[in-house]
Amino acid sequence: VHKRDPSKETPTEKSCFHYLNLTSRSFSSVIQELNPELLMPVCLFYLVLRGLDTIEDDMTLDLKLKEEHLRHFDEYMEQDGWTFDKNGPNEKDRELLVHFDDIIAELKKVKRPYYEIIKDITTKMGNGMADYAVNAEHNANGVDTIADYELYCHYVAGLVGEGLTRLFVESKLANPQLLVRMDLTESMGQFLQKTNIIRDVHEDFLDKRRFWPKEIWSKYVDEWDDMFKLENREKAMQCSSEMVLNALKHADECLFYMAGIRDQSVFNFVAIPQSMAIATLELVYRNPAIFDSHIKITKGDACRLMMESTQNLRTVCDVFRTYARRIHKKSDPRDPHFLAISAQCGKIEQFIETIFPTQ
Ligand code: PS7
Ligand code: MN
Ligand code: MN
Ligand code: MN
Ligand code: MN
Ligand code: MN
Repeated sequence: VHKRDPSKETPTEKSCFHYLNLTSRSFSSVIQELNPELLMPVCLFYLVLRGLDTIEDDMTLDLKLKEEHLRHFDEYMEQDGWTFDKNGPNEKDRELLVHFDDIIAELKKVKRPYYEIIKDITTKMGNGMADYAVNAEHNANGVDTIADYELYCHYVAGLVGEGLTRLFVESKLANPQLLVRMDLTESMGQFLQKTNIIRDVHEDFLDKRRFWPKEIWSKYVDEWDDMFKLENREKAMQCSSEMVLNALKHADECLFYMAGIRDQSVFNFVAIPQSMAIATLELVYRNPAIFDSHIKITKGDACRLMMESTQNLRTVCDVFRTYARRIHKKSDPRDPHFLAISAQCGKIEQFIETIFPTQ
């Protein structure tokens, strides 16, 4: 059931939904089914951040100009009529930035407290992305330590979680206690972003970008390029296991966070991406295909996960348990992370057992 009423929509509102559909595969439908109070604020929040990410991802844009745009995007979002140069950016989502004036027009109508949250997160994310884009050039195109890796994930996903949680609490659709447990919110973002970074390793390599931290991969190969050579496949598998283990540590906190959501439409909105993420982690785990192609869970699995994630916390816990068990089963005793992965999967199952004891 869509919460929208297209007969009452202004042309710029229609335009926003057009760019939402154009730029998002997974978020578009769940956003449009959100509680009417948050539907437009979250849609605009998404479009503003998608605009930022389009600039961040454009590897043909001059670095000085990229830094400038990322650091000033929070000002652009307030300027009537601002649009991106017709010649750029060179990214699939460029249309959104070419017609950004429509998003700006709708942002003006958002309730003050919601608007302030969107603006605050845009300022912080833009500056964080700029720091990393500039640093990458001086740092063999990538992230150094695990702490740097987690800070990057904070800027591009933890902050999204912070903004969304503030919107949920402001609109009284989530337990205000979530605001004093920002570590749970952070885990929600870290879990999604780390899974994205593991899965996209080959795509990012082709773009000459690297988000896997050197602190981890240097234990397996001497040069980042070696990770993609056929003769190093077993080393690459062990490295990816360490990356999966690092992501998996957020899973139980994600379930804990979701227990704090009061509204069904908000629950669906936060649960669907998390279920897709744990299924994707299972898919990438010990899967050599990540080093030469772009892999995705099947349409059928995505469809089933949608249904299983739009009921209640118990059904989402069932999804997490199923995939934790599959990851555990896939483990190879010869993998150096065999024991740690087994322990982490066990911890997720135990956590679920404390919320929903069997019999
Ligand atoms: C405002 C719904 C629910 C507490 C565009 C949803 C890139 C994984 O890395 O382009 O460029 O390949 O595939 C979404 C926490 C953010 C984190 C973030 C905004 C969940 C711009 C999603 C989405 C917090 C920064 C995938 C983080 O994009 O990635 C709204 C709670 C955007 C959420 C980026 C990544 C999203 C992502 P990449 P993608
Ligand atoms: Mn992107
Ligand atoms: Mn990006
Ligand atoms: Mn326009
Ligand atoms: Mn990615
Ligand atoms: Mn991507």
